[in-house]
Amino acid sequence: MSVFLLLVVVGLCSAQYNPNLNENRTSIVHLFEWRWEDIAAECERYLGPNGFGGVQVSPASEHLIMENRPWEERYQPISYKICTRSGNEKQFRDMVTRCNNVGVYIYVDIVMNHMTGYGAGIGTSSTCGSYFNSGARDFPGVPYSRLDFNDKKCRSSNGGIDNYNDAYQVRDCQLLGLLDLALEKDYVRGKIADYLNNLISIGVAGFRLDASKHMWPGDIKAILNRLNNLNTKWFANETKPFIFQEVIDLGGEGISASEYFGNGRVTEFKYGVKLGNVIRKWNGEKMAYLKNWGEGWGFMPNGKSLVFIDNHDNQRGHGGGGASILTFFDSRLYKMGVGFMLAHPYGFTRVMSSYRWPRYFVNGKDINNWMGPPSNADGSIKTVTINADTTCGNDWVCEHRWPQIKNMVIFRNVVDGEPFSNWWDNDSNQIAFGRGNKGFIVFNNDDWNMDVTLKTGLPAGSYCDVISGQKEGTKCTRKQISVGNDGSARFQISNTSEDPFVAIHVNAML
Ligand code: AAO
Repeated sequence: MSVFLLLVVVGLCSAQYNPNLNENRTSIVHLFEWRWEDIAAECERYLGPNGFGGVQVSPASEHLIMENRPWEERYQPISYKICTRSGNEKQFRDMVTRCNNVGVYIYVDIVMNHMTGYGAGIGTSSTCGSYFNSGARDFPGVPYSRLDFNDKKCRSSNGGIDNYNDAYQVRDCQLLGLLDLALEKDYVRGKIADYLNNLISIGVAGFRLDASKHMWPGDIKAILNRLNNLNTKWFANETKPFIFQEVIDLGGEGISASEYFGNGRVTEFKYGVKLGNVIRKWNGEKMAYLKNWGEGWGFMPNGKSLVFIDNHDNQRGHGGGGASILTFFDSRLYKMGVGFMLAHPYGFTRVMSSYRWPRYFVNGKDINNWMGPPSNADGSIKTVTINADTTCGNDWVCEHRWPQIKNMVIFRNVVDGEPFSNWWDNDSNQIAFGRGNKGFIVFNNDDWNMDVTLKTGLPAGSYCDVISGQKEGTKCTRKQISVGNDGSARFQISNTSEDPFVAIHVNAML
């Protein structure tokens, strides 16, 4: 009995760190700015069958309609009606049901730090037509009034954040001029909790908490304490929503990511910045240094982190990051980065899925980075079309459908729970490591060919490399690797290969 109680208590306390994924699934994908209808279809036709665990969706609450429809408008809430550029509430509900039914869960991006910007104006230019008056702090769609904002509390010269070392400013003043909600108020907490509980009742599995650095951890906690358990139609009794908080902590500021560990996981922004430097071979970095990747590199504890190569901000120069961030624009290096992330045991992994926009640099800044998703003349988002070769059309990049990335999502599922093992490096940019006796990966990021025989830890046999090709039926479409009785195998990787890495796992044994 006491053991049972202990398990229940441990389960309750730790559940918000647990993504609640379906069995044998280990990653989520951010389908940035996709329509709810397209996400539902993608769950059924691609994500479910290919082992993806879930989808982070763009904010679901009613938002401002801005001129030229930039993507940023999604981060300027007008009310908590589920009514956005991605679709209406009926379409949202249908998406959640259809995705859940194929074992792919939905994680909603929650904007609860603020409403729209102070300069948004007066009117009904919002996705559900709700009236607002930003100057008067009037949002009848919630409703919120002047009393619900932090204007009086903020102590900075201009109402904004001019010093990131001052935790009070960061949390009580306006981030980017966005009207800062008074989250210590019971009324405001109640309105936000009602919105999240509505999403929970519809069947979502968890939340990304936008701009968490700009909210007091205790206020977040108080809101989380009001949340219901997940819908038992799809989740076990007493399952708490998965929580991951967006906190950009690259070090050297007044607020540290660790302040948020009590609430759930936290985005580890150092991950993409540092791996980008290593794979680009900047600052004297080399892949051999990745031997102690993870906590050994000063990252947050494994069980607290959510990791990614790029996100919707830093792939376009917003948010934390900088030039080292790898994106689909550098596809060759990007595939190596995502491949490394998905093979390595550290962190809970999120794959990015983007749309293409015409980057145009002026003085080092991309002046087109505001551009919203592919859209029709009336401003509606274009549907994600699927080409005969399984790639996406209409300027949707669909990195998650790149075969190398999709196959590494499966690799991670296959090696789940296996230890980091059999590390090898050449003291430069050729490295290899395994995951117990289930999988093995080899990279050649040097400027010369690689030809080595390595101990893989895998059972003897023929394996299909899931990077150059994949196993289809009983056949391998490209490179094969033969593992001998002693577990070792020869790897030859040309430095000029489009994908200078090889990955094998026990489910791709021939
Ligand atoms: C838009 C306009 C604004 C306008 C506003 C209101 O761009 O000019 O004032 O509307 O009318 C998104 C867009 C914003 C947009 C907003 C609302 O990115 O441009 O504003 O929608 O439409 C900070 C926050 C972080 C935030 C990030 C963008 O801490 O939470 O800024 N990300 C989330 C979302 C994001 C969204 C919002 C929040 C708002 O993911 O999409 O904004 O809902 C430092 C700090 C970081 C800080 C960055 C950027 O980072 O540490 O906390 O992020 O600065 O201000 C090095 C440093 C690194 C530093 C970085 C700066 O890398 O090491 O620490 O440089 O680049």
